[in-house]
Amino acid sequence: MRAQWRWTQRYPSAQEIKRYLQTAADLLGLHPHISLSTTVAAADYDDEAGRWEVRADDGRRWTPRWLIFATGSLSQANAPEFPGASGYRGRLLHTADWPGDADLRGKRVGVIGTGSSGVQAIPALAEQATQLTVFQRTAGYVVPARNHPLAPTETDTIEADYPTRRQALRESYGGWHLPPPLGPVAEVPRDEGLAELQRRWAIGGLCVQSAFSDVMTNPEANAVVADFVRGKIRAAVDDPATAEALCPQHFPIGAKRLCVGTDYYETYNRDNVELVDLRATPIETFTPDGIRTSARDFGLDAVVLATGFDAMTGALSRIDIRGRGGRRLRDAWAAGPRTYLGVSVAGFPNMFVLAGPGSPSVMSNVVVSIEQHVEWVRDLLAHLTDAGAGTVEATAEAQDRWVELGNQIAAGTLYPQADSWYLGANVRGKPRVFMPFLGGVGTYRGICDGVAADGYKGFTLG
Ligand code: NA7
Repeated sequence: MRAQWRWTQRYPSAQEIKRYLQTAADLLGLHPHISLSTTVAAADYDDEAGRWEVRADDGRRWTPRWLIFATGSLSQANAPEFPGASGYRGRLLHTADWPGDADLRGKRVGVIGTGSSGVQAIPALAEQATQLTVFQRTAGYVVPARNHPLAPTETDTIEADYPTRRQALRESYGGWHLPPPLGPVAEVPRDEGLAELQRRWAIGGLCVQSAFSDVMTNPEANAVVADFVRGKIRAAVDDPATAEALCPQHFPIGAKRLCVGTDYYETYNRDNVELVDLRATPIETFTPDGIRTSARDFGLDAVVLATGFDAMTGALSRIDIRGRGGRRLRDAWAAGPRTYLGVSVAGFPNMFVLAGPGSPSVMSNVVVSIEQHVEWVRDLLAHLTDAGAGTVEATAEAQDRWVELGNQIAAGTLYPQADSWYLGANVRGKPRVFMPFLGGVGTYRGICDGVAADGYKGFTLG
């Protein structure tokens, strides 16, 4: 694949990523193995046959021995119900379900939500719309993407030591190539720390968050980085009141996924862009012509919901999955997801979840984490075949220990201090449990490899 493909940008567009996936599927001959436009409605484990029965919503069914859910952690849109929305006569769109024909040129557009999706959509929509109104509930921390075309010299440098770079990713904390932290904030002279933050701001991307080794464990280190970003916001936004409203105040930087944007703050200097602070003037209702807040009516031809995802469990919870003895996954996870190694669930034999809750997943470069899971599950299936085993299942004890370890690690960090989707806090009624594993990609890989080397300790083979 590397011989056939060169990325053109630091952050490739959706179209380029789609072309890459298409090329990979062509080259690897995957098409005959993929059933597109297929919605799986249910999966039942048959104890006696030791097989799953998988049913699509159109009645088709399959009976595999092994069932792997690669349903994604950010694939189920979260679309809150706003009063009056059904009577709204304009166009209602969601960033997670963007139609190809969404031409908003010359329209009055409203955006609800200022997480990563909103941050990326807002500057682009501001270019098209006659008037763009951004409805912000919580200001986020946005760092510059510094996206740019990749020069052949850059890609050549990457190619030259590709295997070494790949191995370094596998052993790293986040699965990214980031400059190493300077050390704990207390050991870094203030001027040096600020210069480092400045250097990282110029590089762009997530590296701003890891300037010090204790940003996610020490409130003082976190405050230094958060203050630095607030300073950048105030410098970028002309109107002081708008700048203040855009300054995040309610949670530690990084405790919600850091947003990466291009000209995000500068967009608020445009004459056709207005920020509405929903904490000061909440949305009361949609009207047939737009949105009414506690302060006034906004006439809108289109409203874009950038309201995120029912993350990590949303896709799985919409499939009626029943394991041993007919036990539903929804019930097993009623108080939050419980897994062993983030890949297997006690009571659900021969079932695997890729990059799901309990694994580094969304706390990492997810592609690196997905690859690791795919390879680990592949090796496990080969081991089962060699051992003549027909079933594999996590033990309840191993699962309890894994959940406990994950909770302990999360409790030692600042992550639980934000109402994030990592915690399920963005979806009404969802249990508040920190879902991803925070131990780091390299450490996690080591644990998984150790489990395999130990004859798949914590699993029962039948
Ligand atoms: P996020 O990060 O969950 O952001 C959703 C945004 O929508 C966030 O600003 C929310 O405000 C806002 N929101 C959600 N519900 C409402 C209601 N009812 N009213 C007003 N505002 C609301 O989703 P994204 O799609 O941007 O990004 C998800 C991940 O994809 C991202 O982290 C990257 O990893 C890739 P809130 O903060 O809850 O007050």
